[in-house]
Amino acid sequence: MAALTELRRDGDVAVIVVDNPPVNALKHEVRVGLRDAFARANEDKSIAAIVLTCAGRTFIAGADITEFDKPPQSPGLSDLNADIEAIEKPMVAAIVGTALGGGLEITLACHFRIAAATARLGLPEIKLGLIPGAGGTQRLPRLVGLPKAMAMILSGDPIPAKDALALGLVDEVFEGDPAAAGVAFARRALAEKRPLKRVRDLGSKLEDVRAHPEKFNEIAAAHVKRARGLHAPAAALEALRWTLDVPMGEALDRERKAFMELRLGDQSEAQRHLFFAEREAAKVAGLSKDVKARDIRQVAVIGAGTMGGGISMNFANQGIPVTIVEAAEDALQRGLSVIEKNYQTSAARGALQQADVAKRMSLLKGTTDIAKAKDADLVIEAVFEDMAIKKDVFGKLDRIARSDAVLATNTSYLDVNEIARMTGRPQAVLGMHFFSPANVMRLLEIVRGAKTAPDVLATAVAVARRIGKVPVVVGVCHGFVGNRMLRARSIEAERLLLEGALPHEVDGALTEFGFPMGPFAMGDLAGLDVSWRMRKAQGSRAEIADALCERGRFGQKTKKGFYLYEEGSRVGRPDAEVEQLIVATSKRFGIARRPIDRKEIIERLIYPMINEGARILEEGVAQRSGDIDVIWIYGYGFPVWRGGPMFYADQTGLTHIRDRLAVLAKTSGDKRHEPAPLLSRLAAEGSTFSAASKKAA
Ligand code: 3H9
Repeated sequence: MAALTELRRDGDVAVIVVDNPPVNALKHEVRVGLRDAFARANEDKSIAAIVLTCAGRTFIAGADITEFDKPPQSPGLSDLNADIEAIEKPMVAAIVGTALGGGLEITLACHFRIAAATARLGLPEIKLGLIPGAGGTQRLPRLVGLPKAMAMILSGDPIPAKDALALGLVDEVFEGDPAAAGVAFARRALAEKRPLKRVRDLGSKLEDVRAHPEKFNEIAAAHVKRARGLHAPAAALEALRWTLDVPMGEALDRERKAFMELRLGDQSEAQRHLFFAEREAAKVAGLSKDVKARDIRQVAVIGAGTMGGGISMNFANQGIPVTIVEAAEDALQRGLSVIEKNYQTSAARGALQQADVAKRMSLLKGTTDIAKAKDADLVIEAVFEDMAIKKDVFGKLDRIARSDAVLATNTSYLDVNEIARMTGRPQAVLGMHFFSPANVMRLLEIVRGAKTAPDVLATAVAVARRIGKVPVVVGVCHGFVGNRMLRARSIEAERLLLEGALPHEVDGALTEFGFPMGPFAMGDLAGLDVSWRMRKAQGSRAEIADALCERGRFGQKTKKGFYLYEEGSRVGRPDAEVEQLIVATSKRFGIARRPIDRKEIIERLIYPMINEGARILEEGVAQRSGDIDVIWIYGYGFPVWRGGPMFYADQTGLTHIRDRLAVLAKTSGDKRHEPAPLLSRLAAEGSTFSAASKKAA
């Protein structure tokens, strides 16, 4: 087996290279190799300076996350950093690609850091439910000051090399080979007899906040708001505060302890599961790596409504021209002006320059002539959610579109195969289900039809990544994965109202669980009339929601729905009229109302979703349970620290969920609640959805 670290010489400079593809993660063997290489370079009297760099496309991307499920092995990264920091020869870290987490922390134990112009540096541990555990919370603030260190550690977002240079995080930005640049820098440092900059001894950038500790709270307050339910942000803030008054050695010990506690906790386990689930989702069954995606240079979007507009923005943002087709001129102009308004709002926030707004708008060409879609490499239909209308559009597209174009429907429920049959080329057709607002939401459900060609699927996945989405490939069924499970929750939410709960009680239980909002506040936001129209088309009813719509209560847009909204407020308050309506409806159905506690509300809302998820897995509509988790995290606001519905089920215990569902099936008489065969089988085997998905892979 090839060594994962190498020590070579360039004259009197030692060059230590980490070579652990794909991302040079600091697994145990790498840590052992590094400790040995640094020790040898230190002991060798003929070595005057040391350069640390990496082979491949990136610098060290952090600790090896797969090791976090196993007992820690010595040496830990903190031990390694302590060894390195004690060395008295100039040490230069030469960074290419990304220096992340432990990868950045090891550079902070060196005296100098230089970075390629395209490099990015960050401490993303917070995204894994962790804090930096090898000195990051103590050394980064000493280099860049507390406000910037707090922003980097609490967001987890990396910064580009040029910003790192401006902040003093790196000493130089280079072009070309990292080892050569590192050696050149080391020689200059030796020639100029540059003082060795040991980060732990720096203090000047902490002075301002040390003199005015109240500033810490002010900066912290801005970050705390976004941290609802999460443990890691509070732990990170506490650790950062130690830079004000705790001696470095003790602060490092405390940081390490806090890191270990988080690492063992449920939240980090859930977030690590999501990290890998997101990457697994990219691996699509039956789609080999050799299948080449088609080149997408031009896109047409049919429909300039909320969805069509949002979808178009994604492509314009990446410099891809879009032809937007709308039936009537006034609707087209309305759609284009909404897009421009969205861009102007971003510009007003400082997120975009006016020149970017103009450039993006210039990439969007509106037309009322669908024939103009003829040059597009990808056509996305985003018209009204009605099968007849969609079929009509696809019939036309079949006559107009280029023979090698990919034809996508943005349906959220409908049968993609039926739509594909309207064309003479069903192999070119698939679903691209965007979530609203389509320019913001990261999830893209890619619906593979029965006849979708592999390269068409590969194209949709590749283009999704290009526009910054998280693609998950799913199969055809009513509502696909996300909306099918959501329906199971919605049915139960209405039942809870009829049995005794009120909208704010149901919503309150879900926000306490960690969702940004509950189903009724969500309905008010989206507009209750949308699903009302859909139910009418399907001949189904939702007693309370339909009664509200019949009274003209469509939600926030009419200032009343499940809640009342005061002028200018998006926060609803309970309304006595709604309560009366609910109580009267219960009476009409002969249901004796009773108090329902939060635990029951959560079980009744979440367990039927999990049951539906199990059926989805059985049917092969989703490839693995992690895919379902990714869908619910990115598309529906399931709390990240619970890892998604299927991971939550695994952690809760499948036997418990099966038993609760069996009771619910009996008391409600609703067969849908009977535990799905897969759930029953896994529960009986003492297994989990994750284990079953891994076994099937
Ligand atoms: C940490 O450092 C804690 C310390 O503070 C304290 C320690 C005591 N480990 O994303 P990609 C795999 S916490 C193991 O598709 P890209 C990944 O699963 C860590 N595996 O590539 C995938 O495998 P596969 C802090 C890892 O080019 C493959 O590498 N660091 C790790 O789109 C390619 O990954 C982070 O959180 C890892 N650390 O993006 C950084 N990283 O091919 C996490 C990746 O089998 N990593 N893999 O599916 C990233 O953000 C991205 O991977 C990166 C490359 C930007 C580096």
